[in-house]
Amino acid sequence: MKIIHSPRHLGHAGHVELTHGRIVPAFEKPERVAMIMKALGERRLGLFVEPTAHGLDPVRRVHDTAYVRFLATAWELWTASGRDNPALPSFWRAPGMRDIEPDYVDGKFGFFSFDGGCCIVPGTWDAVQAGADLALTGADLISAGERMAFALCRPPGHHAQQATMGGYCFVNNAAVAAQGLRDRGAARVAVLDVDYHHGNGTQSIFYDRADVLVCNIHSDPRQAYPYFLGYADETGAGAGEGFNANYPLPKGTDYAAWSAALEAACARLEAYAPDALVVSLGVDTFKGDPISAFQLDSPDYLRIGARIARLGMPTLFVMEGGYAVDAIGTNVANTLEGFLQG
Ligand code: OKP
Ligand code: ZN
Repeated sequence: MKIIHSPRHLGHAGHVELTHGRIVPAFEKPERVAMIMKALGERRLGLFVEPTAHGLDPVRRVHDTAYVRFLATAWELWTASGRDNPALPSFWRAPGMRDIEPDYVDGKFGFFSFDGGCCIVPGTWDAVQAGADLALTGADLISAGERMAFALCRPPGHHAQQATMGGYCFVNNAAVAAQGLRDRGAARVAVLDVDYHHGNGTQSIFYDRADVLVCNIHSDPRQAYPYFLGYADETGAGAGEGFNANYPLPKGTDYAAWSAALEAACARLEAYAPDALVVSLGVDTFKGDPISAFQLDSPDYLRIGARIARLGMPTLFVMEGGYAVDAIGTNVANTLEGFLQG
């Protein structure tokens, strides 16, 4: 297995988030990648490789041009307005308001975001671009015939929609990879999102398409972030009707109930029979996660990996969430080892 990584994620550091009504250091921090690299290296689970540059055209295949322009210039706009501290949005439009990109930076930050979870610092855009390159390099490997690959993306991506950042996510790495696989000749691609939080971005990007099946297992939006998407009755629209599947679960869900949802998702995936599978791998389903509320334990990730392997699909794992830094390496390594042995 190739583990695609880049030190460029380190530029996205020192950022904050708006949580519990306070500005606090972000739970999503660089140490996450260090701990994953350490565990994968110690257990000799794969070969570490750096990505090749793919540019922004493949990012614009799933994100609006104006949004990508905003991300590329956000820090510059922010500092030009006289601030030198980490940038956060604080204004959002509600339904009924105008859908016009404002000129002033504060308006742009709100226009292109849906929460206060996406802080921008000087190195953010470079880290985000590196993440897209990791995902696309993974798509290259799978297209070239590899059985599996792991794109160690950071920051995560699955909350990023066509033109909005949110929940630590700027570019939707899994969606970029899925579209990349389509563009390299796969007729059908599936995304399986096992992060604790619903992947609203991935769902939204592919919602009206039949060529990408999106399956999400996550905490019920009635109780958990992102709150406004992820219900079971969201099954796709237009040509995409029937090609989105949500499995919302209550807070406190343990492996027995979680794995039943995985079984149901696997049945959908098998029926769809895609040419390639992208797994949005969040390990914030872990019982010790500081911002989540499922009860999975470290050995459970071995079984998750093995079950996904049993699908028999060329599989690209893309890193999403997981904030219990002490356990994140073990949990990711267990998933990948379970797949390798499955
Ligand atoms: C990103 B990913 C809880 C605040 C929640 C947003 C969570 C983003 C998770 N106090 N903030 O899906 O792991
Ligand atoms: Zn998450």
